[in-house]
Amino acid sequence: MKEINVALTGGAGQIAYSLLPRLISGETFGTDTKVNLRLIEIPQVVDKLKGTIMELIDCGFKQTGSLLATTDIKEGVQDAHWILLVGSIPRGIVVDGKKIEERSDLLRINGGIFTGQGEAIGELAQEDAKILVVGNPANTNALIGRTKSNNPTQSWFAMTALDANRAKAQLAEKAGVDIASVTNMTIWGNHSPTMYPDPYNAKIDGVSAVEAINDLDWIENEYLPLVQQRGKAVIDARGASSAASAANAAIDTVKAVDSQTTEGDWFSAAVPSDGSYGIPEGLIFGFPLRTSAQGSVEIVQGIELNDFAKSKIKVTTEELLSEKEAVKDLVD
Ligand code: NAX
Repeated sequence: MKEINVALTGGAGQIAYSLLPRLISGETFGTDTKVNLRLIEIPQVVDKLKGTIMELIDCGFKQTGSLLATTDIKEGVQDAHWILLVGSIPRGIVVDGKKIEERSDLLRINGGIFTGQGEAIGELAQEDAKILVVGNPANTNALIGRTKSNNPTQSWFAMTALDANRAKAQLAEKAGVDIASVTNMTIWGNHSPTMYPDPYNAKIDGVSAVEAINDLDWIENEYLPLVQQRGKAVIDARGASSAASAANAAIDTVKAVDSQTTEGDWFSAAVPSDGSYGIPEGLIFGFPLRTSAQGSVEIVQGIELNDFAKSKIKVTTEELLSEKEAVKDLVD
């Protein structure tokens, strides 16, 4: 069997609980690959991970390698091939007697966490390590982590696959087709309510989704808010944020990065901009991506953006620039 080292922060959280069994079952990295899992948590909850590890053992998957729980990020990411940064400090938590409500405070607190994690990854993880940031604010956390890692051979991603799956599902429902009919979905920009899920370039059975649905008023006035606010709708209904679907999206992203993309299709994740589509270089921005036969992940070029798309992309770009400004001492 091949072997892979996978590190994950936030191992005691709700997304991790859905994610972990699927990481070591053969589903994500293949049935021929043994997965050594390192779970990283804060000291207050690391003991809980012992219970999680007992359950992972009890799953009895043949692909399960060594299982480790640690509070030490350096121990966790040493020689890691894939690193899933799921842990972060949520809005509403009390830190040093202050309730964290403002996005700028959230950015700063998580910025501190992603500084140390980025440094450890750059120094100790594999030279071709792939890093997926799930913890919010995901794009800017990835920007900080990547900057601090100072290791250009490693690849950083922030997760927008959950938004893409939600965006596809809503189109499928409206068109009355199976979700497999919906392809070429892009989430442009930030994983936040300013994201732009692109219905013009998404396809339903090979035709532009806008053309297939033929209801511009729904597309421009109902569809976008539906996707942008879906996370909040789940919280309102479930009393907790998306977990199973977020875990599923993380697995979709790992698999999309690790395998050649189907001819003609693409997938969604945020990556450092190379200036494509006029997005400032270095910003971690949601783009349409393809993985080549050689395994490199490239931004799909030549996609047409109409004035509606450009106005939406401008808003999400400005939000990401203002997030960058809020942590500028960490990313300059
Ligand atoms: P939970 O609060 O259930 O779990 C987070 C875990 O992270 C906790 O166990 C906490 O102790 C741990 N943690 C905090 N700081 C850490 C550190 N420095 N090192 C290691 N572990 C640390 O949250 P959960 O529902 O699992 O969500 C995790 C993150 O995903 C949140 O930031 C959430 O906002 C974000 N999401 C991102 C999504 C995306 O599409 N990018 C969608 C789902 C989700 O909302």
